[in-house]
Amino acid sequence: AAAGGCATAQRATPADPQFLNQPLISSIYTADPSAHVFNGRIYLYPSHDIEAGVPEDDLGSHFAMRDYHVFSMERVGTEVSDHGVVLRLEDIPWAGRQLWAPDAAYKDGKYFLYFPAKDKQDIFRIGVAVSDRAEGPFKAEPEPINGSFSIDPAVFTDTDGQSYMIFGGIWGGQLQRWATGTYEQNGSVTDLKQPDKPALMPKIARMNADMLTFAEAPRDLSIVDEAGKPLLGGDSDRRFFEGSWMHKYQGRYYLSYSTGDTHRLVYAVADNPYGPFTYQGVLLEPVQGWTNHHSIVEHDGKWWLFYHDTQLSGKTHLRNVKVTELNYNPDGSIRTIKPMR
Ligand code: FUB
Repeated sequence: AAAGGCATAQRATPADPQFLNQPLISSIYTADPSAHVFNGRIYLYPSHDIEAGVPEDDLGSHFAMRDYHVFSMERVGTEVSDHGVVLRLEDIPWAGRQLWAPDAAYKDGKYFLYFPAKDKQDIFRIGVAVSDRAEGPFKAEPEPINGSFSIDPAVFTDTDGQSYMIFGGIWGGQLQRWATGTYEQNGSVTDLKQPDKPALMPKIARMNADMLTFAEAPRDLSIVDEAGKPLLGGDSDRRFFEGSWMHKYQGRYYLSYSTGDTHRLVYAVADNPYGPFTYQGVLLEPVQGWTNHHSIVEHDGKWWLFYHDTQLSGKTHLRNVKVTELNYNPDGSIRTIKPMR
């Protein structure tokens, strides 16, 4: 009872020992949850996984999603409302295929849905769609964001109101093909293949006040070790792969991301949104399924980690969103979460 309507699902409360092991949504497959608090309510902007019948490969071709739903809940542990389909592939003039991990933002009475999709030349770009309501539906802009490329946009709005887009992903996310500044059609399908050189880093661009355009050319977000040296391409337990998220805690900036082929969520900390970010440790150990992707949000006096696994299907491209509490130590470090598998 999902598409088009406003379906709800009953679930256990956070006090229930089974709570952390239950998918938040089981009416459709959902992944890559970006959570935001708008008007006191938690809104979720996930990918909508489907069985498209595309064989699995290192490019992620089997993630062939075609639309987005929005979900919301009063607080964690209450009913989750499905607000139905809010944007379809066929309604995005420039897009060809693969609607991957989205994010959302709010400014001056408008809500913005940011999403990656391959254009008609099969190059990932990042688009934006606009609505008057957090739950959509959203109307896509006619072109992708000028200067955007690769995948997994995460839009962070600082306490001064300035927003930034963090984005990028290697392998199927194509970031390695932009290493020279222009797209290399026949570039590597994985990474730079330079394990002793600095790894590819996520990108950041300040947003203009219209929230539709970049105010600057995207820059690298440098992630360094405790000695200040950039993480290397061969450091697959720690280097950036995809799925960035930025949040602020006690005045410091936390950049978290997936290590992809080592399946972890890890984080790094800086004193400003441009970094450099110093690597800190593991946020979430590997989950069931290949991908690991998340968001972090504060609500009701607690911090929450939204993530996904493949409990419902056992298939890596048919995922389900979950949530668990995230806790900090007194020194600001995050306590590592071990998911139930
Ligand atoms: O959902 C498709 C892709 O899988 C996302 O863009 C990545 O972050 C990974 O979760």
